[in-house]
Amino acid sequence: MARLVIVSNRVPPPRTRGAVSAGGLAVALQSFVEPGTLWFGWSGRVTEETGSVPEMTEGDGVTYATIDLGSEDYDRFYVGFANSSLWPLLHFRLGLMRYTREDFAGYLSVNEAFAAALVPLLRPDDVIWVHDYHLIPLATALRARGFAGRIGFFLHIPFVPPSVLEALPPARELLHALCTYDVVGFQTRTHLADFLDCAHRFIGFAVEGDDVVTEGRRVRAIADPIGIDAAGFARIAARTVSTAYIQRLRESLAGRDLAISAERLDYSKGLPNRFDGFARLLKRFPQHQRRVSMLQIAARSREDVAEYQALRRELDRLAGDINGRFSQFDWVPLRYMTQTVPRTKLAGLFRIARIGLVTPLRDGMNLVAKEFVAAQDPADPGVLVLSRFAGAAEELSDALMVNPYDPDDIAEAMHTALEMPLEERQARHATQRRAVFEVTSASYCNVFVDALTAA
Ligand code: GDG
Repeated sequence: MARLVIVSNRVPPPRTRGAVSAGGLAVALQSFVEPGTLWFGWSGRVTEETGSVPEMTEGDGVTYATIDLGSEDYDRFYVGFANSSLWPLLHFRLGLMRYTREDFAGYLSVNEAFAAALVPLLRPDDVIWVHDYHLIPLATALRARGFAGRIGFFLHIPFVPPSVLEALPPARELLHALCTYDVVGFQTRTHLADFLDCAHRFIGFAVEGDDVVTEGRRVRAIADPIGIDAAGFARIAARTVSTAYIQRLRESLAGRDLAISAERLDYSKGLPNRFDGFARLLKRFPQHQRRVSMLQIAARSREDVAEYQALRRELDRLAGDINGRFSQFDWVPLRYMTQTVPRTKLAGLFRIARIGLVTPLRDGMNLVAKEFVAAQDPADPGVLVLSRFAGAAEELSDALMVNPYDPDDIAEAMHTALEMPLEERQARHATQRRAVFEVTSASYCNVFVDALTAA
């Protein structure tokens, strides 16, 4: 068997595997990596210069190799091109996109540095699986250094149609870079179709079925939705409800229903619209005042990017506004916290919630939606309110679907969820549960690695 090499921007440090992590990619892959795997990426540390010799650590038979980023590279590659150009662009937020040629040059040079540090660790028959938008040019850089084995790429976030992608000055260069891989994976058929459209339209490559045909080469494009360890998460959730932590929450709710949301504090997740939706629920359906409490967990993220600081201020203001308007002396409608919650506790919180509110403006997949479904008690399940613009909407069509740009739609769905009879909750949950147990983190990884091995 060839060795699998995983490359991602962030690498979970071995000691904390399985512990607190508020990032989708790490959560999904952690349950898959087998002994013998090499996992390469950024250490998470910012130093004077970008490292050239990886620091090696071992954990459970997996070798982790990481390099530090120099502070200028961190600014241009991570804060700049990856998170201020690509992230907003690929979430359809052209108004938030900032681009400079210097940032793009920094992005390319960090990808070169990754390749230079990785190549000495490689064996000729390794199979390399590269993750996410930070590392699109990595295959080109590895090929230039002579690596001839298979390389695949998976994009965790959405892909956009040609009319959006063309706003990015180096769009063609990135499409060429994507077409250097042997396999390119997307979360949904929609993202895949948009990629094929862009490859054809902007760089003139032929598309045959789901393959892009370039000069004498074929790039397999696949839709491979990411999943979770559903059985594991369900077990943790069931166990956690009897802990003192959940008991404390129950006491504080005093019989009221709980609506829950948890994610990284990110503008793609649609938090202001959701807060507005909750306020409209309380205003338009006042029978729910004092009957429901909302818990928003928003783990702080990318605090060096200006838009994230602005979002945090906006949410502080909105949360204060809602609580000022609706609180009564014995009830506060919105509980808003920006600390991360350990994963086991999160699972228990999901299980006792009556509503899971997952309303991103755009999302590659959204694992929280799947975790919420897995965590429910099938005999008395909560209701998932889900954005049509999350990749998960393709699989979870029995959720209460909303357009997150319309806060009244969110309010009405919350009202429907709070009034929904038990039988309907059970029926909707049963089909969603089947979907979540069928496409798991393991099946996601197997589909990708099989496609890559067959390429
Ligand atoms: C990207 C794409 C795609 C959240 N808050 C806490 C916490 N979390 C965990 C969740 C979940 C993970 O973080 C977040 O995953 P998502 O999928 O929802 O979102 P992104 O981080 O944006 O991930 C996304 C994903 O990649 C995978 O391909 O689905 O579309 O944007 O597991 O539970 N975990 C803990 N405390 C928190 O406070 N422990």
